[in-house]
Amino acid sequence: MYLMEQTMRWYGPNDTVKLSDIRQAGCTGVVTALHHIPVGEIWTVEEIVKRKNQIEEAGMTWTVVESLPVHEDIKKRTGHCDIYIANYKESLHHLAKCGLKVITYNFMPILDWTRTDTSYTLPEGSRALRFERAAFIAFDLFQLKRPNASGDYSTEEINRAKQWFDRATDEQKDRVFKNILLGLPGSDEHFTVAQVLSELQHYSHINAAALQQNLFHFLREVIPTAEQVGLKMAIHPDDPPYSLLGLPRIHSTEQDARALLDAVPSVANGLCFCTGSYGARADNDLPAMVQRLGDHIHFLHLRNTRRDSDGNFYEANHLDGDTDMFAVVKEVIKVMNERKISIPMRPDHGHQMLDDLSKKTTPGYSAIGRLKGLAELRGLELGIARSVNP
Ligand code: DNO
Repeated sequence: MYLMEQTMRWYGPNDTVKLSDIRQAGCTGVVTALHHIPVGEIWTVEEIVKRKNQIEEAGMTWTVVESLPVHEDIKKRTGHCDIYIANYKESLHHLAKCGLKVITYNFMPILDWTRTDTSYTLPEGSRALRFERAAFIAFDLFQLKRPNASGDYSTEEINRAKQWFDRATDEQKDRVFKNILLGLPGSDEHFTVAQVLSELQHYSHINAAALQQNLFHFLREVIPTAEQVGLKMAIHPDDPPYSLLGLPRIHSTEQDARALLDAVPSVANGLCFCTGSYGARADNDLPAMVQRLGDHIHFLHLRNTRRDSDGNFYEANHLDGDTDMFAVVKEVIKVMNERKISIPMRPDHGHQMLDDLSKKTTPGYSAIGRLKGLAELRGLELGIARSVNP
């Protein structure tokens, strides 16, 4: 019987959640990255080993990297693109030498995951991450003042954004502004308006087809290296899975996943199947996607969202929300048994709750909410696995 390998994300020595907390949550593995190394620079064996030893001393393993980030020059295929690709390959060599197995990355231009609210209070008093479309559009039109932004929205959407902006307090506006410009995971640095506008300008001539070609170029370069050294690359889907700020997004659907797999067929070219990201679109059928893409899933993020008809969503409990987690986990179990492997999984995000409400925690990554998510998912998995295979 194959069960998922249980892991949690750890942001490194500065994380307020300790390795011992993660171990007590029942994890055997930790997912992390060398966040202190600037994007594009080589991860040295020395730095990788240092991190690996810390994790092993805490009684766990480190096999999944999240993320080895892709430099913007690679996404735009400009500037020092070739150097950054060479560096990426070098990092892959080093990671493989140290025993790492799976490398997560994404190809979202400029912004990584985006939310408007990082402390949306649920009826029971815990806090969740939320994306409110009117607030986002208000940010785009009235705070960022992106040139020609209004062309991307319907009159009704613009009216709703205006209403939101007129009603919001300065503090609310400020919070949305900061949340959207949160910057990269693991970093405390925020973008400024000027930076974002100038970055957007650099993408003005890159449409979805062009960005996709840049991704395929990157893959044609790095996948042979990954394959040669025995690593598996796992792309993280766009979050949310559609275009934001007029930027192209190219990994939001099953069709996008298929195109990526077909462009560079290799065991090393695979997916980080994030149910929370794909699940924010009503037209993604998640259990069917696991069934059809299962051979290429190298890492799982299990999380749930609840959407509404206005294009808003919030992060629900792991077993609630719009994604049928029972059906997803059932398909994952089938895939693992067919492939005869355990796929690493982490409960993605969690609610800020109990003692964590009074602590400063990384949005989505407080300890107790993730522990709850993990416990529920583990119970669900064992229940399904044992009933199929008593
Ligand atoms: C958010 C995360 C993402 C993810 C990257 C992977 O909580 O799921 O930031 O780590 O997109 O490259």
